[in-house]
Amino acid sequence: MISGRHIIFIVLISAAITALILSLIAWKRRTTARLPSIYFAICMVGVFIYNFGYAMEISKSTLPEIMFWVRFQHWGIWVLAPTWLLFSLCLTGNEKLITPFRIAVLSIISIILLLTAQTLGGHNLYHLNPCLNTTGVFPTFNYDRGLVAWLGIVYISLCLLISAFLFSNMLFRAAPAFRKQAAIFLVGSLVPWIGMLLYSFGLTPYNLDMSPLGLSMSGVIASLGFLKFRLLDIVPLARDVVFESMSDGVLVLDTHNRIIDFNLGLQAMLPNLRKAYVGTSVFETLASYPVLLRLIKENSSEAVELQTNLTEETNYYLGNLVALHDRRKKKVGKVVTLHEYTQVKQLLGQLEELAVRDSLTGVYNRRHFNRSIDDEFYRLQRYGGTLSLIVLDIDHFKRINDTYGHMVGDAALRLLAEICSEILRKSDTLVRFGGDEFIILLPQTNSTAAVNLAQRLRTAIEQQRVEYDNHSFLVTASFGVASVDSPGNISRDELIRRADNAVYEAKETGRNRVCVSNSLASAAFTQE
Ligand code: GH3
Ligand code: MG
Repeated sequence: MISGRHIIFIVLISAAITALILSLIAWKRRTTARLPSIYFAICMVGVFIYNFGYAMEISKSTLPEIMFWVRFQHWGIWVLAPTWLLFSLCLTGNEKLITPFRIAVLSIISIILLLTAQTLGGHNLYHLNPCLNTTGVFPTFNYDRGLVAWLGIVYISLCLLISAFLFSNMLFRAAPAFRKQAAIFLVGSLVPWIGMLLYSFGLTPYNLDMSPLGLSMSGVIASLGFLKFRLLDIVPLARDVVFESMSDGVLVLDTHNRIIDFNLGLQAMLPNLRKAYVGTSVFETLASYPVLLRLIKENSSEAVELQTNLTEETNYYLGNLVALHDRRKKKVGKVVTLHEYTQVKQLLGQLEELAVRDSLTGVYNRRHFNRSIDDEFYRLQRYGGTLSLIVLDIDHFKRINDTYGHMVGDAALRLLAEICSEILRKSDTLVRFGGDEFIILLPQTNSTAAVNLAQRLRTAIEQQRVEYDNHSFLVTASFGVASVDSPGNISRDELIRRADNAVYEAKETGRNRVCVSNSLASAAFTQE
């Protein structure tokens, strides 16, 4: 006939086997969440020992046999308490609180309690006055709790309550997706603690210790969160997904600058990078990216600009380097990130271009002219040669505006800019200086060539009709030419002033003509 004793035995053995299975599963899964899996696996071995030892204790009837299995149980009890706490710390994101010193303190307390419990049957330091209670349906173990036993209960309670506190904290603070799991672990921490309290205060039937059963239940409950909900898989999975799907390129190196890992983003940026390069020195593998290598070599915290020309278009990246440290602040490697900013670079280029252009005619503006003439003066001083300037001013432009309107005047300005642009060489710079005045900067051009060019421009302008809004008319312009020879003994303002004076002279002497300035006198060249 199956007695209550048999049932309790079977339940305890089942709980022991369950704990063992959970331990094995957690151990197998330690690749995804290493530390919590290991702590959980060890904790479940402790629960297995506790349950199995207790089942054996229940099945025995003599005091020496029972004392043997009580001593056996303590090998489990003092392993499971600290490992459950370590497991909770990992799971609640408090891994950094686990230091070697704290592990040592927990281990020493556990070892002392374990050794004290092993004195049962000898000095009985933990279990005072051990005896058999034969008043129930089957003999049970009875003892008085001395200071050490109460300290043991405080220690286990602390481990379980700190875990419960951590999980309740997580319950309120974690993202909603994690709350269900936090609630499960919270219950998992409280069930064995309640069981232990009931037993410690003699409130259980048959004076049965409910803690091992409670712990197995906790194991199952925790496994729900641990295995079924795959809580521990989420973080590494999420990190993998982010790592692989982010558009920024990431390269992980060890302290010897060997490639440890890189993401798809980086592979798209540097297509000659292959998975086979993992483990090789970055200096051999990525030799074609000297800027990147310099960043890695110099350990610079400043961003660098990297350029690749893999397609027809140039791609630009901003490279950053961050040192990797472990928990003890020891350097273990570095992470290089590449952020593409080709589009930004292109937009910046467009903005820069817009900033130096005249909005009406599209030719360069005064800002660009100032920069260019300074550069040309520098070149002139360094390499010699002749620099010439042509200033041109439309004749009677006010009259055009007054007769046809401002819009037509604008069209005339645009047409003049077009005519000049077509005739000029690439090395010449056409600038709208303001109003109806243009300046042309002619590097390495002597006065005679500049005058000839001005004549060509003058002729082209006077021959081209402005046609706009049913209006059709001819315009002319007056030209002033000034040149400066190596070694550039006049200032840039003086050169402009001389060209201006020459235009003034052209206006004075009848307009639609080219006048040239020299340091001593100006000679006029007209169309005749
Ligand atoms: P001159 O032959 O002596 O040069 O006579 P002018 O009438 O051309 O005199 P000036 O060069 O001093 O006149 C420039 C005029 O150009 C004055 C101004 O109203 C006009 N102007 C300046 N900027 C613009 C513009 O952007 N669009 C138009 N339509 N007119 C402009
Ligand atoms: Mg004018």
